[in-house]
Amino acid sequence: MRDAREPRGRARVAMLTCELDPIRCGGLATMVTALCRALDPARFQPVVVLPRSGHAPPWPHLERRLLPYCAADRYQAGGSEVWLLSNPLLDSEGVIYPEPYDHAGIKKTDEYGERVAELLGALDARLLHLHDAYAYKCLYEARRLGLPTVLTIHRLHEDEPPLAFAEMASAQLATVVTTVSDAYRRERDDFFSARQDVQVIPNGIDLDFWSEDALPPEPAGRAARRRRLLRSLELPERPTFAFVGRFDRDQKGLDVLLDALHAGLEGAPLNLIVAGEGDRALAERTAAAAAAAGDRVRLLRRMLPQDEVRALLAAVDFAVIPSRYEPFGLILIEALAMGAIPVASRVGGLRDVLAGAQPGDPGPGRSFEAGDAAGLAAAMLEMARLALAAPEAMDNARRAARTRAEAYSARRMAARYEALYSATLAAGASPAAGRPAAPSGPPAGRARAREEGANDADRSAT
Ligand code: NHF
Repeated sequence: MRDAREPRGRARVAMLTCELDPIRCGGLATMVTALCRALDPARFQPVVVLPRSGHAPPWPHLERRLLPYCAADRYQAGGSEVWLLSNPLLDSEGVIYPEPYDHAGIKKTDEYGERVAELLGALDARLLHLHDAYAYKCLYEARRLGLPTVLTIHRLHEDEPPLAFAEMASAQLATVVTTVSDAYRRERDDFFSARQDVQVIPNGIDLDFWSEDALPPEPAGRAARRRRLLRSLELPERPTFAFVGRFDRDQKGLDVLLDALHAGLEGAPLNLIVAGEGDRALAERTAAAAAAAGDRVRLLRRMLPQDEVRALLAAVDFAVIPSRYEPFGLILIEALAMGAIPVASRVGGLRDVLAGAQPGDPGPGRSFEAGDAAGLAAAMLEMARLALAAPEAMDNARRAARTRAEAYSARRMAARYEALYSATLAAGASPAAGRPAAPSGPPAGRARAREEGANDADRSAT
């Protein structure tokens, strides 16, 4: 519902992110893309600004501006306006997050935020929405211009100290801080308790895309899709689990799954498909496990595009999500929506989504303690046996799964951000902190942006 104090007209909201489909590394791209598409176009115009990162996306090109230190190309991507920034640091050959983070990564991050600061006048945004702290360097300028800012923490990066510092600074400077699950806010109270007013807005997905109905009609039903998949991978007819995600050492828990294969799953009546890419040692360990397990484990060593993830989740029986920590975990609602029953660790957003609506309700699927390979093996074995013994129970679980996913629609997520944007716009930038006094003249970059026909950012601040 519209806030009575909301400024009239469509508010331009700058989405500051390193990822937007098809410039993607993971869930951040999915979330930002879904949010931009689901915002009410009569009220909010998403204006996404991100480093080009070596991509040449397929959108119609509208204009190129040459700013003092970068080129800014403006595109129309469906209902979103997208600005891609490029210079040697921002256009790093298809690499979104250069390694090592404490050198190349933070250089790109700093460069991005500084160039965004320079572009603020031209963007004519009424509000900035930072997705993680990558654009943190623009926050001081935003404050000086009186632009309110929303910072959404999708994941904290204490493993990357320069970015962890940026997150701490951003949490102080942003007008509003949000994160993506209640459990994550509680788990990371060490960070979030610095602000008394952190809000939780769970992620959502496009449930029309993530739907069995969106797939080519299959008269013989889900079983036929599964048979086709197993034939193509030369796997036997057995209950089948899929892991889809980044191969990393600290978050996604692929190593826990590999340990589980030796912790009670030897000879178990199940198949496992592992799809993803990342850490080379983990990928090699997975390849070795696949070779050793012969007819039970397959490795698809690439990041699958969304339509392939959807097809996979619509064909397998179960999705394994063994994360050690997970602020939200979009793959869980994607799996639920596509009828892949989850076996997931009890952390972060996974815990929140799987928690029953009623006390004592175990929710659809099974959960286990994060990092507990034996617990994961036991849960997988139990589910595989259930699939063999009681296929009708699987049908019921799939229905419950879809119902659970429907609570996480992109539209519902967007409605909550819309309410937050409206309230933030109405309240103005950081009233508690006060605004720094405006300097007597505009800095050089901003003056230049004005000369190039940009709107006056000060005017758009209210
Ligand atoms: O789903 C989008 C994603 C989350 O848990 C995920 C993560 C990064 O780690 O909010 O951001």
